[in-house]
Amino acid sequence: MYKKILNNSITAVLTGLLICASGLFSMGQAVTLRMSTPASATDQRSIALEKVFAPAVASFAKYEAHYNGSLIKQGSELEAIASGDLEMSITSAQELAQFFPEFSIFATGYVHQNAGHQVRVFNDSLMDPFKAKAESELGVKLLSIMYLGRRHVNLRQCRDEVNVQTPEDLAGINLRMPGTDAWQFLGKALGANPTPMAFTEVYTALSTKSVDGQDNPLPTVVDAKFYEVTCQIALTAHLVDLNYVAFSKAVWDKLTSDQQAAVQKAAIDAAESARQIQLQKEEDLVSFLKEKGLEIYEPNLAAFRSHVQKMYLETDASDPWPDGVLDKINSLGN
Ligand code: KDO
Repeated sequence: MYKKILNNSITAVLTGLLICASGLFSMGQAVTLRMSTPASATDQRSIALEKVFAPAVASFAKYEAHYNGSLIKQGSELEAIASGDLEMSITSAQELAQFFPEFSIFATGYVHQNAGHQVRVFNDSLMDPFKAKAESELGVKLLSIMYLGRRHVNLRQCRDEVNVQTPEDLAGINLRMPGTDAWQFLGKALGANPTPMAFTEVYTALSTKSVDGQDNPLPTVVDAKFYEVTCQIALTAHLVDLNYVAFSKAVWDKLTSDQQAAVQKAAIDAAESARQIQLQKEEDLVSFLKEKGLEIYEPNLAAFRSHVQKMYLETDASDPWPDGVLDKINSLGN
């Protein structure tokens, strides 16, 4: 009899605990969503998450952003989400390719054609197995796709010293690229000598001449003030770059279905808002950068495109790509 009462009490306590845990966020106890990125607070993706994402989830979640890699260093965010030390990040296909090499297809030069193409690819069923793998094997949900912009080659040297027309002109140039295999391969495919380095160290490396250049879209060149320490931009447009809004699956599973829908919509809306501003900035910033004294010009794009594509297709870099995915991506282009 005594044993039965004890058992019943334990069951009641456990049931109570379970109810509390599942209803945690619905009962007004806000979950904290720590978001870590190497980007600055003034980057358009950061601003959109603050202005669009955060208020849309504020009734049940407290959004807490950490910029400039101050919480988690660039490239370690996915591991941090997987281990429960972080709830959100703005991640890249190159970082996902560290875990799942097939993601390198989205990090390949001259594959995505523009911002709209990226969105069509992300929303197409071709992405389903990629998203499912990140979710089930890493505990990371990819909620939406953010447009970073067209990456160009930005050098310290002026054009009279290095005139970039073809990949051969980048021979021996120490081009800073982020530190993963997919990025380093892209640097080589451009004809340069890629140097791995965290984003937050690039300004100093350029100013102390420890690298010759870096590659990033124009809005990033302005936001990070790289124009202060460089002389030219060759508009190679070698990568229409993207980032994913990455979210902890463990946290997602604790949300109610209404809350999940709100998080999902907020991530899509934030990405769309940032995309429109980033596109406009790409247009507007050419004249700003020229006023700052930078030489901005278009190299021989056909030469870059064919060199880069050849490098991917003729080496083992394309081995992890699932059959048919490149054709499908191409078919979703303009
Ligand atoms: C960079 O390190 O060059 C890069 O542009 C790579 C992107 O994937 C992304 O991590 C970005 O940095 C940061 O968000 C800073 O803008």
